Amino acid sequence: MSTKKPLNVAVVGCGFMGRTHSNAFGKVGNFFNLEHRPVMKAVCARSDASVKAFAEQWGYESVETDWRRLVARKDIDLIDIATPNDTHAEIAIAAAQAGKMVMCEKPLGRNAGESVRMVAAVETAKVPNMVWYNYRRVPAVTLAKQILDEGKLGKIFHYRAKFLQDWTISKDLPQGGTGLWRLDVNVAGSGVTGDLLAHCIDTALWLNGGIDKVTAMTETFVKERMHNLTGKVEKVGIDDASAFLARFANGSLATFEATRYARGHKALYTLEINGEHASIFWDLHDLHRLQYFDHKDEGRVRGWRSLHITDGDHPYMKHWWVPGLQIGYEHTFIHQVADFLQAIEKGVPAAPTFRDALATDYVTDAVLQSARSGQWQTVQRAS
Ligand code: SOE
Repeated sequence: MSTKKPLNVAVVGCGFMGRTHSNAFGKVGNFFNLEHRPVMKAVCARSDASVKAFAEQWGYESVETDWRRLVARKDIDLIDIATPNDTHAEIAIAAAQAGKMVMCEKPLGRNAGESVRMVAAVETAKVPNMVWYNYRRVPAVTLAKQILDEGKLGKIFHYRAKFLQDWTISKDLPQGGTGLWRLDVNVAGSGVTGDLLAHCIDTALWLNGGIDKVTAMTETFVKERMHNLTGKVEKVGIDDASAFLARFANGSLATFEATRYARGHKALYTLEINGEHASIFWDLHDLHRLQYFDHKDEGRVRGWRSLHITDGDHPYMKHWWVPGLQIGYEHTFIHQVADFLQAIEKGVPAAPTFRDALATDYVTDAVLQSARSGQWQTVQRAS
């Protein structure tokens, strides 16, 4: 008999993100000693056949095909949104108004305007809320945050981030519909700026503080694609590539780049920070390592250290196997649920909150605006 408090979870969406979130809710209780145990109460998606198959596969107790019915259910504590971006605001606002806790896949809204309304809804309802910027919870990235907060790098001069993919190069790839909604601007809001740079920006704001201003360029390499929903060739409205320069409030200079046209790269997210005393570098393809250079080391043995982040004193790692054995991508989502549940237990916000994610949307909006105007753009602050 479990003494844990049940927390009834409902996930909306059963695509790629529905799977990562469901996996996290299902496994977190096995590895983290928490007061609550998530109960996989319901999953919701428009197609009856796929939602039933998903519920069977992942062990959900019930299904819904209309998220409004789900939000109205009294037996649901937490609504988790894993749907395409154009539905985030409507579902999150209704869930908050119904008094549910809300977790939402990134980016929060399609633009800051939508996100402002989402922040207002969760703050008015005073419901716990969080956005799935999962890369913060790669143990090596969390360690980078600890090292920075301890001041080991000293004054920060440079922040450099890239997120490179190559899956949309073919001009024959259609836009829209299941799996390809990320290419449809009406659904996604933007292209790589909101999808990939948003990850880089969230991590950067967390590690290095606020961004004051940006100057950007974007490009849409394939201008027209067949639309899966209309069957017609339509203009492509998303940015295929996006790069910007930024000035942080702490005086450091930054470069950010994201593209889906870097042949050979599938999900190469890298970040590097250079400070007065030390530098750090991290690469998603080698996610369990943190590269660290400390100028205070004795000259003869000074060099880049490749830290293997698998020991019990590394962030999150005592919950997993034994030192030396690695974890991976899916664990970042499990960590996120663990941190959310621990925050509920302590009655504190779980970061990134909706308001934290709004800060990222203000940067992505400024990037897109600067790319249109060709001018430096001041970034609005979320708090
Ligand atoms: C796009 O291909 C994508 O799946 C993003 O939507 C995710 O947020 C990113 O983590 C991996 O790439």
